[in-house]
Amino acid sequence: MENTTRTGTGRQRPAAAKLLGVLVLIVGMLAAAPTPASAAAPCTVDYRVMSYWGTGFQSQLVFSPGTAVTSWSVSFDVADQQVVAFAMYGGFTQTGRHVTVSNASFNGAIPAGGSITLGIGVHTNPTLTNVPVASFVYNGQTCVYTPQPYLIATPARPDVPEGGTATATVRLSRAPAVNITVTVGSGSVVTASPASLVFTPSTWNTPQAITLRSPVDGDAVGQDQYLGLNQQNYTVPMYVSTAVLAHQVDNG
Ligand SMILES: [Ca+2]
Repeated sequence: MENTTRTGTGRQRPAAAKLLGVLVLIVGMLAAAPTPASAAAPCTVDYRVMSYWGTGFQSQLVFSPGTAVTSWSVSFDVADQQVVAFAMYGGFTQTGRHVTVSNASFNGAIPAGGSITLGIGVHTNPTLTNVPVASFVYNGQTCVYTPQPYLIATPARPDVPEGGTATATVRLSRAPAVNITVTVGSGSVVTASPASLVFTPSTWNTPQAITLRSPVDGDAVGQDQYLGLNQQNYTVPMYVSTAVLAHQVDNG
């Protein structure tokens, strides 16, 4: 009887049996694995933006492979259209969003529990939407890492009519533990107000408006104005800065 019922489900049974076999094998391997005390420590990464100037930023990448190594490379994906300009104390390759940073000739060796600090320079993308790196991979292993929270400006590149106004909004990428005060830059081509915004643990996700105003000037060309948005108070972690790059639409 069993043979006749195999027609419909039989094809799945060998697969299921094979899967079960693999699971048994995996469980067997797990059982044979070293105890946690002697297991390899996971790789860890601390990655944070240290300086930001609108069209680019420099990050600090602290990488620990967990175990002693004589060479290393760590991979991650930058935001869409971001371009890595340099890696201080390391080499790098970039294909699309995918970036691999590897050791220089003089810093391949890292002892167990040791780490190395690199500087990464990145050109921002046209929208200035600089979502932090989501994960880092070393040796096929996803490293222990928590992305930095960040400020979000929308739109990042607004047009402001000369003699007129436009609006942009600002919010946080995730809830803070305490109030976050954000300073809003201002300039001669385009002014912004208010000069600061406060986001609370309950209002962090509500966009707050800033009014952009472009005074009439004597020339006949439209200028760009960089308006930096920076967290003012100190918290751990800090929210990554962003900017509004306002474009004055000249009135001729
Ligand atoms: Ca002008």
